[in-house]
Amino acid sequence: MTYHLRYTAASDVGLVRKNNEDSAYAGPHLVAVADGVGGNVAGEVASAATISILATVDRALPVDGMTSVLRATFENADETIRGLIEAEPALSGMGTTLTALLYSEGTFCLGHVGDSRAYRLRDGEFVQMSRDHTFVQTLVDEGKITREEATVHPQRSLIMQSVNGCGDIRPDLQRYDARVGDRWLLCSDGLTDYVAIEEITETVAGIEDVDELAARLVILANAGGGVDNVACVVADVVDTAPDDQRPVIVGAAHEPPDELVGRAADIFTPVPHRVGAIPPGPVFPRSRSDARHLARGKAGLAGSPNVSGYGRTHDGDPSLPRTSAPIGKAAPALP
Ligand SMILES: [Mn+2]
Repeated sequence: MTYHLRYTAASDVGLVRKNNEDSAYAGPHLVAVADGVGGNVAGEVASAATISILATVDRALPVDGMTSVLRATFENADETIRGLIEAEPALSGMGTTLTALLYSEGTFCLGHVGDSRAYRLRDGEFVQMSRDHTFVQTLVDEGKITREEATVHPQRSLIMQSVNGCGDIRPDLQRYDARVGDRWLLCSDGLTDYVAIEEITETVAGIEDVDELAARLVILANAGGGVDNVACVVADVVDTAPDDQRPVIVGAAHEPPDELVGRAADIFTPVPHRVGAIPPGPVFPRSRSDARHLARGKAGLAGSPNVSGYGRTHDGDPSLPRTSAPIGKAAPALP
């Protein structure tokens, strides 16, 4: 029996920031999320460049070679970031998280650096499959703070590893079997920091259609404040190949910034793809403040032909740093 992936991706700039620095990709053999950081357009360049590199391995690979191919691709992305920074000093300091899942012949290979996340729903159990490369995760592992304390720690957003041109990238790499009915969610912290894990779990388990699910998760992130960019990728293991096998590309990789400088402009070779869609539908605000956020979010989403969200402007503080927002109510449990 040959299995296939039914996949989609959705991303939004959120309600506060001016630029979408998240990028995501979903295709027949690869899904990936990247959350870029860096001043000006650098975060967008970092995540978009990284996703462009990853897209080159969206193909049926021999299972034995998957891990080494994914490792080499992380290294390739890291080298590319270094080359871009060398060519254009304005990009220095840029980097990106990267969580990527390769699929081939009934086998997944998960590669991960940073604090974006991979979850798997199997037999009703929703489990975090990636481990955050964050300072607070280290403290939790050492028993110095509790998981609850980590969610309010002043340095909770400090990332211990990213794709940033350091030349010493060491991604976590792990292989998993695929079963029909498995559902994977890859997402940036714009989802997990602002939506309680219970609500994410319920949503992932409760919505069958992948496009509807990804769209709903983006809406929930905005309903939770929309303080950060958000990107979500959903991949289901199915036994019938989907009709549309074009990749889905969203966020900065779908619509890179106009102000790209130097060599950075060369990395974006447009490939035929489709974009995820946010369907209209009832959303239930949990409070008056949520309702207010939601009203703004829905207006923005309705006016957008796709959910990449890049280029929309908001009247909030666009310079809000990654560390400024309160973390969501519940800490996701590690396996
Ligand atoms: Mn983020």
